[in-house]
Amino acid sequence: MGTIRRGVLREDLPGSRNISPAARAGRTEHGAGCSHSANPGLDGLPRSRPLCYCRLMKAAIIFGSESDRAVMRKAADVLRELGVAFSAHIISAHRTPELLAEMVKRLEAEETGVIIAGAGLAAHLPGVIASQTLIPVIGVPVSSGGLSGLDALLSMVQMPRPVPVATVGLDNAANAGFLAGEILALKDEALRKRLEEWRVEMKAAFAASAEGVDL
Ligand code: RP5
Repeated sequence: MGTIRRGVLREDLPGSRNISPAARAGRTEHGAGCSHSANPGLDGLPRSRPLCYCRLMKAAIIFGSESDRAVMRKAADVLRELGVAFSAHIISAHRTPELLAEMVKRLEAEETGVIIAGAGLAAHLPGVIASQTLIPVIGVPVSSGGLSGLDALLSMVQMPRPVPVATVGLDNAANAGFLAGEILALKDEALRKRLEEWRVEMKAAFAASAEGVDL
């Protein structure tokens, strides 16, 4: 419980299950500056960069099943690190299609800037979402079932025009988080700077490794 700790969390649609007590309470968790608490950070990265979540455009993370949670958490971790407010929901395109349509309408009404959608097997979730909105949709194929995710990957990447799903690699929800950040950064200078910092830190870490490593 409590794995989505930051962002706008709610659980007011039946069947939309978030994973923290805050979600169940329908509470909005803001960051400081405007009073947000310390940034939890990603493992191995700075943990208390001051961020203001409230003024940023929002993202949404939707995934098809509880069994996708561990993979999709990686997208949430990146969004938190970038200071992007988000909501998270478990809604299935096959099992609860009506709820999904309702959620897409709601996210549009809330002017959500980007949707990350993850699913496995016959993974229609991102495509069905994309069919109902012009909000950019990033698909995360989850490797489950007998075909180890190839089924999900092809379902997402082979969308017919003009209904694209920007598909990341198998289980690579972290990259979905970064791509979502880049999309939102088109209208958010502070977010663009944070993404630039990420690249600088990443290059520095790789440069240090190039100097020599223990084997
Ligand atoms: C998909 O089917 C889900 O996204 C999940 O990856 C897969 C298996 O779902 P469960 O049977 O574990 O709920 O819809």
